[in-house]
Amino acid sequence: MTTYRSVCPLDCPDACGLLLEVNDGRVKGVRGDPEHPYTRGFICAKMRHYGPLIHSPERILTPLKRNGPKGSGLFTPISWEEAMETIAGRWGELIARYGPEAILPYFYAGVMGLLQRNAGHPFFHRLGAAELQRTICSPAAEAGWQQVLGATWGSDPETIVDADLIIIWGMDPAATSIHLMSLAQQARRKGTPLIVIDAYRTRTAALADEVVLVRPGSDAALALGLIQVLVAEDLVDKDFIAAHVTGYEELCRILPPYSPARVAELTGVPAATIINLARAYGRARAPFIRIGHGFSRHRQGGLAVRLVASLPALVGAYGKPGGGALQSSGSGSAVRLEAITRPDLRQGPVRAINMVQLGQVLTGSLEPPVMSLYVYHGNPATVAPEQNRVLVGLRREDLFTVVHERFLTDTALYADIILPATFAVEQEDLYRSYGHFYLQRTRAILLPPGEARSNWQTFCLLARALGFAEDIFRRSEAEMVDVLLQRVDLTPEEREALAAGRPVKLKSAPGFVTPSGKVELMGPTAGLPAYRLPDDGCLAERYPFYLLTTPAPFALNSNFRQLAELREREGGPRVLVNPDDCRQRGLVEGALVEVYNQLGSCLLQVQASNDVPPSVVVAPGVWWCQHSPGGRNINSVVGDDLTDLGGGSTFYGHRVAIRPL
Ligand SMILES: Nc1nc2c(c(=O)[nH]1)N[C@H]1C(S)=C(S)[C@@H](COP(=O)(O)OP(=O)(O)OC[C@H]3O[C@@H](n4cnc5c(=O)[nH]c(N)nc54)[C@H](O)[C@@H]3O)O[C@H]1N2
Ligand SMILES: Nc1nc2c(c(=O)[nH]1)N[C@H]1C(S)=C(S)[C@@H](COP(=O)(O)OP(=O)(O)OC[C@H]3O[C@@H](n4cnc5c(=O)[nH]c(N)nc54)[C@H](O)[C@@H]3O)O[C@H]1N2
Ligand SMILES: [Mo]
Repeated sequence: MTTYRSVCPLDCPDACGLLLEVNDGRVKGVRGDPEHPYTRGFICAKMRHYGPLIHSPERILTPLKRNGPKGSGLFTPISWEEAMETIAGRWGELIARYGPEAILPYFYAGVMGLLQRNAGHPFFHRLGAAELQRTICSPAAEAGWQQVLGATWGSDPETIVDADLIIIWGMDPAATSIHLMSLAQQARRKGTPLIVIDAYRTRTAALADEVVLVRPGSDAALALGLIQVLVAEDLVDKDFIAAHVTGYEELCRILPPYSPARVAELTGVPAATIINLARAYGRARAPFIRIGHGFSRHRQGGLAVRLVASLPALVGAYGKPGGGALQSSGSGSAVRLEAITRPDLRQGPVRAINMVQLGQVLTGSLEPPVMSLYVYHGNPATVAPEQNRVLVGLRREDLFTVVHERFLTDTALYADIILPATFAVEQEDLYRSYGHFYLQRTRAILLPPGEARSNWQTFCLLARALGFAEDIFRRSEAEMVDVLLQRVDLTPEEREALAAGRPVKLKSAPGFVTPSGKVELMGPTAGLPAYRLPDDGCLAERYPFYLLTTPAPFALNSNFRQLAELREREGGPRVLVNPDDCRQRGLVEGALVEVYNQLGSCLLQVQASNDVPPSVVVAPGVWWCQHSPGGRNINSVVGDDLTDLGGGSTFYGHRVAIRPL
């Protein structure tokens, strides 16, 4: 048995340091690295099943060619040579007829390593393909943060143990960020209160001192209410504001309508709770807010994040150890990605396509139409909104679809050509996290099974098939990681640690990285948009429930659903409904019901739950359509409306009705 250091490649803020026990070319055990300061020796239940996933008998081992109707799952093995010739040939024809912008890459975050995640950029720039706006996850939250804090990094989550008040807002870290949760628990044991602001009683809420339940999509109003009380009761830090904040007077001018009574009406949070929360926050020495993505995935999500990110500036918390706010670590700016993404290879301006609207894009009347989709480390048939439209698009006979995957996912079922992909342990990379500040290098520990190839290797092959002569397409993975590291500001000791596979902590720039060097409450454009109630009157009548489609503890987006054991632990596709709502609508515990709206429907099992307030329902996890009764999952009732900032997804901003079958 040999032990290797590695990093969890999944799209999770904890980006854990791992220790892998390997024997005979197989992963026999996975542990959290006790020497990784954030991982501290423990990992989630999902990653304890990493070995069985890597060595799953269901892995795709050779390139495959479609041999039946789209979606039928009938494929024939072919060689890499034939696959490359077929792709180059079809793309050549499409480019001659429609131009290269008829080709659309689609990817998101199957692998978070900086090299493998961004491996397609130089190739698609050189090809002149349409560019994907990568908006499915966090652009509203990021844009909201940037408007007030620019490129300032978030507060270090490791300092949360020094906070004297912790607010977890729109996040369920007991399920999605267990190391943050453990630090918050540590602080709690020292007497620091933990307050959760969510739209239902999550796993995290069960561990909190106080739970504030808001009406979904109303967090901007709650933040305005808190600010109103802070200002009215003189709980703001005037010295900090004078020295480090712009836009305070303008912000004060818009506050009068947001009295506790009015905000109580807008949010469903009692006025007394709003006042007490503001007082606790204003009186705390060093309050820490963890800003989750939850409340940003609504139509006014950007505004909400912007206001919540303003709170620490008003009380001076950004200046205090343990205080402040963390939306994303921001540490991405420490690694200059241009060495991989190579914007200089662009052949000219190309159209940008928002991935949230893939269904519209594939079925609408774009000019030129999208005629080919190249999917790599992404699974749109499962995770994208407007699922019915996405599937109609993927079924188009004239759409040439290539999917680079490890498993026969819902998306791979619709491919013309499937290319076999590797796991992170079979490739090299450099990892940084969006939830902490560590950088870590990984090496290939295992040989890929069959003919599987990494994203980087595959794009180098595609470049050769298309005759691209640029030097970058001949670089090895190790060379590419070296190029990236050359541009990171590190000491010789830190370089040595990285080379040995150990984590190194990145350092943020001092002060606020904004145009004025201060926190800009009014943002780059003067003024703040008005808060609007999210309710669409007529939709509310027809579809009485707010739908929350939150992450599941035993899956990471659509990953790990291959494993029956984890599917069973999760309990299958379910919808949590308040017991009173169940009674009123004749929904029986355990029964299959239809969840529907104007976009479509899916079948879920009812679970009555007092954790869910009336008029709200919760569907945990994105289940594979293949594992869902009726062949559709929750994204069949999630719309592709965009957020106010960043053009992001509105996964939690939709309404549904429910009827018994
Ligand atoms: N186990 C597991 N871990 C994961 C993932 C997973 O699928 N499974 N996904 C990973 C990914 S890709 C991401 S982006 C992160 C996600 O992490 P985040 O998006 O930061 O937060 P979540 O933990 O998903 O929690 C979102 C919370 O927001 C709440 N919420 C929804 N609407 C509102 C609202 O209007 N107001 C308020 N206050 N709360 C609201 C939901 O009820 C939910 O509890 O987690 C990552 N970690
Ligand atoms: N209803 C609803 N839908 C959601 C969400 C929600 O909260 N509710 N969350 C959204 C969020 S936050 C996100 S980030 C997106 C996630 O969207 P995606 O990133 O598209 O989803 P994943 O499920 O992570 O799928 C990644 C796929 O990449 C493959 N893969 C992994 N590593 C590699 C590799 O090295 N190379 C290649 N070629 N393939 C690889 C995996 O096998 C997997 O099938 O989903 C979104 N969808
Ligand atoms: Mo995400």
